[in-house]
Formats: sequence, C-alpha cells, structure tokens
Amino acid sequence: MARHLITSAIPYINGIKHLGNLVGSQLPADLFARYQRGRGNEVLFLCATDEHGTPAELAAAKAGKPIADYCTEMHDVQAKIADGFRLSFDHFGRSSSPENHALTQHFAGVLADRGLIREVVENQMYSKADGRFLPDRYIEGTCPNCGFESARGDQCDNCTKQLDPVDLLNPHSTISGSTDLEMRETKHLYLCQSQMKDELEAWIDSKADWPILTTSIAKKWLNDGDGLKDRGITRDLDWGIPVKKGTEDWPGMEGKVFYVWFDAPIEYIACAKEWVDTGKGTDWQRWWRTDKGADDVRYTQFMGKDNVPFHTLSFPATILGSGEPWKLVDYIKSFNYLNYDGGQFSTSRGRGVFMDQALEILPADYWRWWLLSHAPESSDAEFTWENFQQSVNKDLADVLGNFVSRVTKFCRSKFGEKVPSGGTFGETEQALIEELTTRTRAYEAHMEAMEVRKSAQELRAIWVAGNEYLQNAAPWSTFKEDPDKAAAQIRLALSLIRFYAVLSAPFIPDAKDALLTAMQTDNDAWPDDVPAALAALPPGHAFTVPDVTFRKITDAEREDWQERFAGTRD
Ligand code: B3M
Ligand code: ZN
Repeated sequence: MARHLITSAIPYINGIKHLGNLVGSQLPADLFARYQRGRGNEVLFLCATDEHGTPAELAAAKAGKPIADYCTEMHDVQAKIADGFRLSFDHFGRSSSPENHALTQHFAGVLADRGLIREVVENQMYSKADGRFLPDRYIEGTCPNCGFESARGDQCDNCTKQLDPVDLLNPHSTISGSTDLEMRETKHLYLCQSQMKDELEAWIDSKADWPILTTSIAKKWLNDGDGLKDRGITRDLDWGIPVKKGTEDWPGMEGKVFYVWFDAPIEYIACAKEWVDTGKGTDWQRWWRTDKGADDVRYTQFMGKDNVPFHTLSFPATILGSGEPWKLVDYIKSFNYLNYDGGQFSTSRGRGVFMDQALEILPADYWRWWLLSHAPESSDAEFTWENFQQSVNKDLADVLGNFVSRVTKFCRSKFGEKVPSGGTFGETEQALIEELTTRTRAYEAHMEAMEVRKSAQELRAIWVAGNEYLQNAAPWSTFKEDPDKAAAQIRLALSLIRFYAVLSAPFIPDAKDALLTAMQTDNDAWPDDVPAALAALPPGHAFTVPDVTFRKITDAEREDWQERFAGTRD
C-alpha cells in the first residue's frame, strides 16, 4: 500500500473563494486524494486557512470585528463551503493554530542557529496617531505619475505604476486618516536564501518529471536574480505569529510577527499535528519526518501558478536550511488561471461566481465535473455559462444519467427490481468488456499522472461506451425474441452502474453514493479486474430505480444566471 501526503494551497481567510481559486488547488487535490483512497492507498489530505497578513487585518476591520473573531468565523464559513463541495480533507486547519505558532518559531530558531537569518535595519513609514508602522497598503496619497488621489503605497490602481510609500504626494494613514507620518528605523529578520541557491537549483533540476509550468516558473525565479534575494520574514504588525527564537524571546524583535508567507507553508506540517491534537489521527511525524517513517511517503502539492515560487524556492529554503529531516515535496502540480466570461475572476472586485453562490444554484457534482473537465492545465481556461450548460447536459444528464435511468427502468418493467438471471454474454458483451478494460487502465494512468483533463475525457469515454453498447444491444428489442439474451444484457448494464459509480467517485462523489444506494450495494472496490467487476451484482440482487441522477440546465436558467452573475458582488 502506497502512502500519499497531499496538500492544497491554503486559501486566505479574507472572504469566500471563487471557482477559479477552487479549480486551481483544492478541487484537483481532492480528486487525487479520492482517487488514491479509492485505489486502497493510505492518504493524508490536508488544507487550512491562511490567516495572517495585512489582507486579513483589513478584512476584519472592514467587517468591524476583532481579527481573531473574524478569523474564527471565516474559518467556519470556509470549512462549511469546503464540505459543500465535498472536499475530503482529513483536517482543515488554521495557520493561526498554537501548533503553527510553535513550529514557525522553531524553524526560525533553527535557521538562526545555522547562520541563515540576518538582522536588517530599514526605514519604514510610521504613523504617530496610530502608534504603529504602516504596511504599504495602509498608506494612501496622490500618485506622482497620474495624479490619482487614492493611490496606495505599493501601487496606483489608476495607472498601475508600482510605487514606494515615499513616492506618494500628501500621504496619509488609511486607518486614522492622519498625515502625521514619518520614516522610522525598524529592524527585520531576513532569510538568507541566496546562500542556498545552488542547493535549491540542484534539487529542482532533479525533478525531471515535474510539470513544465512548475519548473519554468521556479527556474525563472532562480535565474532572474530577483527571485533568490534574501527575503524579509518579519513584519511590524499586531496580528501574526510573534517573532521568537524557538521558545525564547528574540532581543530587538519585540512586538513583531513573522511574515505571512513564512508561516503559511509551515502550516502544512502544523496541520498534521492539529489533525492528531484534535483526535483525528495518531502519528503526524510518520507523514512528515523522514527519520520517523516518512521516507516512503509520496508528497504532492497542488496550487495556482502564482504560488509556485513560494513552494519551489522559499518553503524548500526553510526546510533544507533547517538541516532537519523534514519531508520535502515530491511533486508540485500547478495550474493556470480560470477566467470568467470574457474577463478575470476577481475577489477584490467580486467578479465571477463564488463558492457559496455556486452551491446555491446547483449541487457540488455539477460544478466539480465542469471545473475538473475544464481544468486550466496547459493554458488558462474560461468559464462560460453556455459551456457549463452544454457540458452538464451532455456529459452528466444525456450520457451518464440517461444510461442509469434507461437501464433501471427497463429492468423494473420487464424483470422487476432485481438483477435478472439467464442468458450468457456474447461477442458484443466481450467487446465492451475489453474496451472498458483498456479504457480503465488508461484512466488510471492519467489519474496517477494527475492529468486532470485527460482523466475526465477518459471517464467520459467510459460512460459513452456503455451508452453505445446499450443502443446497439437494444434489450428492449431483444426482449421480444429472446428474453434470456435481454436478461444478460441488462445484468451487464446494471453492474456497469456500480462500475461507473466507483470509477467516477473522485469527480462526482455524491453521484457515487446515490448510485451505490440505488444498486443496494456498499461494494465500492476498485475494478482492478474489470470482467469480475462487471459481474459484481449477481442474479437476484435487488436494486431500486434512483431519482434523476443529473438534471438538465434549461435555457431559461442559463440566461437567468448569466444575468445574475454579470455584475459584481458587494
Ligand atoms: N494563501 C495564496 C492563495 O490562497 C496563499 C497560499 C498559501 S499556500 C502556503 O492563493
Ligand atoms: Zn497613478
């Protein structure tokens, strides 16, 4: 039995994610986790909320809530929605957990002991009225380039010029509005990643099987000069993990916290500890420490392309730099962007369909199928309502749903609600079984390789093969001349429903449950032996005709949704 550690990029706490976020990390990670579990492998699938940083502070302030309360609430909201999408995390943790505090401080301590952290004094904008240093986004003023009056300290939203807070004319604090700002000295910790360039480069070069999207981004950052600059890992903020050297205070760093991108990936590890501390698991080190049994673990990470530099360079720098036997990632599956109806999905502008809204319209399986079968793998992809409607109606309703409905209803009317006996399989049946064997092996190969679109295509072809068989065998005609032959055909078709449920489970888990319930079986064993799997329901086995497995999306609905989601969310 293989062991798979699987993590999805951990979503920021501020707000509900859109479908583009979902398809770029959590959903394909879930697909892979479900597939590996289905194959009988041992899986630990982890995700969490990313709770620190300025965006979290800003969102809490906007919601008028203390930040800790805001994060607790939003964690629950995100957990519920993840559940709604059937994301099968073994634990959905929080980067603000005590476990992550301790582990992040531990890593900083070890890195410092190994000479990989240096202290840097820099100048930063300080607001006397607010009694704090201001991150760039908390400072606004007039853009020196275009005259826009609400340009932010890091960028002008009007002319897109990248700015430094000192460039702004009439700068003021967005917290208090105060213009009483001055540059003050402040000390920060820098991680000396530049010292690790050769080691990181050799490690990335050893990953010949990684997707080009992943390695090309990593290489670009390594070689552009900019990417491996030493990186500030602390901030002057209240909310975050206090800077400590292990369990000890860090002289001169009082009141400072670690930078969100330093502690967020460490949460992948801390999350496993949370999984144990919450009573769900028993031994987290077995997954994370190569000296404690993790050397036979295969670790796969899922993320959008914008997160690749942090996972190919910064986080490995933390792990390698520690000199401790932590598990390094074995495979990074990254994704391009999903666009929305001629533009971009945007959280800040509320453009597109958000996870909660999607579930209000249709159940998870409909979305899972569309998103995964259109995953932005080799290039960016686009969501359009037409395409969504077409895909759902054709693949799910016409092909899979219709097969189930025709087979079960026909059987009920001619043989009753049990698997009929009599007859034997002929050439057509053997041909189908052979085709399904070949296709199942191809499907497995694509799933192993995390080729999401190809897997979906193969699965669809497997559904289509059953439909074509049914069309050709036409048991409703056969029945008139040779009821025994019709019985054999329907017996095969009924077993195919169970077979489809099991193979399709990673994509459409609710349908799997519904179909197995209808077939009155809890045998969800993977069809290692396809001919045997297609005889899994013996003559006399009772079943029920399920309700509509997948319904069609009407033109009226499509137009309604198109209009409803054309604007932006408040
Ligand atoms: N929260 C960014 C994102 O959600 C960031 C990922 C962290 S992964 C350790 O896209
Ligand atoms: Zn400007």
